[in-house]
This record gives sequence, structure tokens and C-alpha cells, in this order.
Amino acid sequence: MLHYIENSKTQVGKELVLMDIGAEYHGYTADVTRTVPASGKFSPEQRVIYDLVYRAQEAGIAACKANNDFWAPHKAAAEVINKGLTALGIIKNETDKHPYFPHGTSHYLGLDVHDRGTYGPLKAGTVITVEPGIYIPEGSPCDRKWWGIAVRIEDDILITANGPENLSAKAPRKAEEIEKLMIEESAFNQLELPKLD
Ligand SMILES: [Mn+2]
Repeated sequence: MLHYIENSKTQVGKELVLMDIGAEYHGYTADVTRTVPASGKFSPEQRVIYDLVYRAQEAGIAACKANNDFWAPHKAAAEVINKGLTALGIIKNETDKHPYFPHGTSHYLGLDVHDRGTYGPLKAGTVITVEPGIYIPEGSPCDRKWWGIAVRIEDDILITANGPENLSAKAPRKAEEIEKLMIEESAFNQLELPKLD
């Protein structure tokens, strides 16, 4: 699902955990999403979908150029997703309408996390998100091995005269980087809470 609001699930098994994280610093916002396998390792099907979203995001980021239309990153990402879903047999034709990528790829970032903007050509100094996703609900008309897989990857991209700059690049994003990070001990294991009297 796009946003899991109830937060009531206590067992995630081998599912993917999608974390959409907003933060503010000196009044300016950020919006970053990472998707990790709860087991520490992507299943083969999860990995295929993850890598497809990753490639779509790379295409979207590459389209974040000054003077490009606001929708250029979305078009680039959607093209990769539609081709990939077709190659996997999840949709029949890459021009088919489908419910697996049900949102736009970008929104403005600034004082608000979904900031106002012109939706005209991209300008140097503007920051937008690039956040393609694929969500395959249970019961979808495709091989059931894909059911229940949902991946979104979101980064914050500064438009510059010299091309895109990924402001959230330090958060690991490649599948192998995420699996490597999942092996590491959690910093929370070292956390000592202050003694309560
Ligand atoms: Mn966002």
C-alpha cells in the first residue's frame, strides 16, 4: 500500500517494509522513502521488482535537468516501469493502463513537504522528489508470485545548471547496499536509556 497508517502489524515475516520518512531542518523539508526486506534478504521476486523500481528512479533522476518539463522525470520512470512489467508478463502491453504505479513520480519540496510550484519547466535551484513505485495487490490478474510486493524508492533531487544532484544520496538505495546494511548490528542495540529514579 502507499501509506500504512494504522501501524498495528506486529509480525512482518518476509514481507517488504516501506518507510516514507519526512524531516524538517531550519524550516525546510525532506521526503525520503526506502524499502527493505524484513528478513534481511530480498526474495527473487522482491528483488526483480525492487531493481525495476530502481532503474525507473535512475531514469527519473537523469531527467531532472533544467528546462526539462516538470513531468519529464515521471514520463521517464513510467516508461521503464511499463516496459519492465511487460517483460515480466505482469501486464500484456507497455501501453496498457494498469493499477501498479498509481501515483506521480515527483512533487516539489521546500517549506512544505508537498510544496507549491509552477509545474512548468524545471529551474536550477528547485528541489523535487523522484519516487517511482510498484504495488501489486493480492488477487491481481498476474502470476500470484508477485502478489503482495510493493516497492517505492524516493530521493530528493536538486536541479542545477550542471544536472541533477541527489541530496539524499547517502541513504543506501541499491538492493545489494540495503542487504549489506541489514546485516549490520542496529545502532539501537547500543542505545542505553537514562536511568529512571
Ligand atoms: Mn514524497
